[in-house]
Amino acid sequence: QGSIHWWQTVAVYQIYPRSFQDSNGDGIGDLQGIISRLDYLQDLGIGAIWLSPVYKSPNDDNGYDISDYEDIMTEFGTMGDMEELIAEAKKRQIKIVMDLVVNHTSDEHQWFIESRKSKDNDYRDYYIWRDPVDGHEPNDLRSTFGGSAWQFDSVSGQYYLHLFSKKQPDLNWENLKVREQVWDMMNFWIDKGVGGFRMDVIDLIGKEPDKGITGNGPKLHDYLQEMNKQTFGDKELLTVGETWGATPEIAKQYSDPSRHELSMVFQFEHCGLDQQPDKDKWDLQALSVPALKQVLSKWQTALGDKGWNSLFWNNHDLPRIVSRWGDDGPKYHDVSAKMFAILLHLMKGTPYVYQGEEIGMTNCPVQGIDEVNDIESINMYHERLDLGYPKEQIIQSINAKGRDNARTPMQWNDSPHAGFTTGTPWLHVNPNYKTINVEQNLKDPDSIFHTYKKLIRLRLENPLVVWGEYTLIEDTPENVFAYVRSYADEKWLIVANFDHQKNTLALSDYGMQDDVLISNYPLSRVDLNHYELKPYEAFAIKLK
Ligand code: TEU
Ligand code: CA
Repeated sequence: QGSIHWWQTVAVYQIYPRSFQDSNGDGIGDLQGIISRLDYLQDLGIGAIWLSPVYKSPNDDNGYDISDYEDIMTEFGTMGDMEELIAEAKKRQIKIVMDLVVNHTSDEHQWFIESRKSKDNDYRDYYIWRDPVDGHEPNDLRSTFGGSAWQFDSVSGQYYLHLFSKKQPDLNWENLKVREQVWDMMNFWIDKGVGGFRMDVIDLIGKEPDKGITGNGPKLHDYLQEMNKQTFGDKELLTVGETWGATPEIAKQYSDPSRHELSMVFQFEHCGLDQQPDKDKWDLQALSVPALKQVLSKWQTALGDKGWNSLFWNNHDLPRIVSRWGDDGPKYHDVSAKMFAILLHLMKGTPYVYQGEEIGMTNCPVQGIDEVNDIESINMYHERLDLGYPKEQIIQSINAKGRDNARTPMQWNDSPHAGFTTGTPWLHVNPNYKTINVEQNLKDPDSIFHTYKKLIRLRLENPLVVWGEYTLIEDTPENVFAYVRSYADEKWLIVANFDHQKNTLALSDYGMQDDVLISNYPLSRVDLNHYELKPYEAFAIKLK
């Protein structure tokens, strides 16, 4: 193993502050609310919190459109609250990882307000402005949130680039002044004592829009090596890049320690397995478990000692995994939620737990677009309606993959609004909070929460989980995902039946085993020569 970093042994918990805990009854989560829940997170055993953006923002994209990087969003509280959160978390050995959103700012950021004033303004080339071509957009680059990536600005008669919403103009990273402003801002937060950064769509900062290049541009790694040197390089911070298009080769460029860039990246190859090839996330297809086995196993081995994996099923952009690939009905909700936890948390890499995942929170279907908050879903709805898609099909796509599924308020207890707020929640609470909530999980020693808590502890107590070699077991039924982790003279077998049917396991090499480390059904001995796995059954065994 290479040198040991703290971020290789901990689980990270992602908080979407707007939906975590409201403390002042305005229906919007806030920093004081998070502070009030730190004991819960310490009990879960996590070592860091990735905080989705808390900076000043008009909330066109719920905080991913920043108007002041060095001040706190009014609804979330004050800089004093932020300093208190960092200090209170530190007392509980929990680091705060900030969300670094520097591919773009809000159009209400002072830099853009100046930039759009005139072509010769000092801030003009902080952003990407282009003349019309034949009276139209400079090229056919598209925004992730629908439509052209170019917005016409009548003041100067030019277009500006926005790969996301019109209110999220892309920064011009070729401009050294932009980079220096980012370094200054990052050092402002490092001086505040943050534990690292999650870097929003960081693969886009090397874009070359005139050539239609967005991700993985030629200067991307130069910028990241400059960032490393100018800010966190000589400190023990967790830095994780969000890199949608990364392959293992590209991931090694970001996370090979000798390149002095980042600790790790979020890659999303597994997240694309239930969308039709060459289509959008909205164009659904069933998950192939064999494909999932192949993709996750590839990533477990491909980085070798030239990088480090992040492990996740969920985040604030993804549907809830128990609804997406498990079974969120009453029969298999708990066992399938636990299966995902056992399968993922005993792999090699840093695991990320998204708020509510640890209690099996589910998707929250809507009937109509009026119930939807997320700009991405709303823009897609209107775009596809205009293209003639049936409304029912569009709503079905939103219910399967829409980002609001991950953003309904955290379900703390069975009191009104699930204990999230005493006011009116900014987004509907999932009606199943009556049975799916933290209080109920804490009381039940066999709950999903206690499965996560035990897995996090297994990682902290066993070097095998952090460093062990990964080997996929090929000889299993297609929907059974089994792998071995080996370290020194220790071997663990992890098995997950990704199916609502029973499946038979026949691993004659291992025979009778009775050292069960964790399971989602009662289990003490397993004859691996012939074992009938129950629906969604998962376990980990220390092999003799
Ligand atoms: O997401 C990057 C991104 O492209 C996602 O929006 C994704 O493509 C889409 O949601 C489909 O799943 C990051 C943030 O995580 C997201 O919340 C922001 O909306 C986006 O960047 C812009 O900052
Ligand atoms: Ca509030």
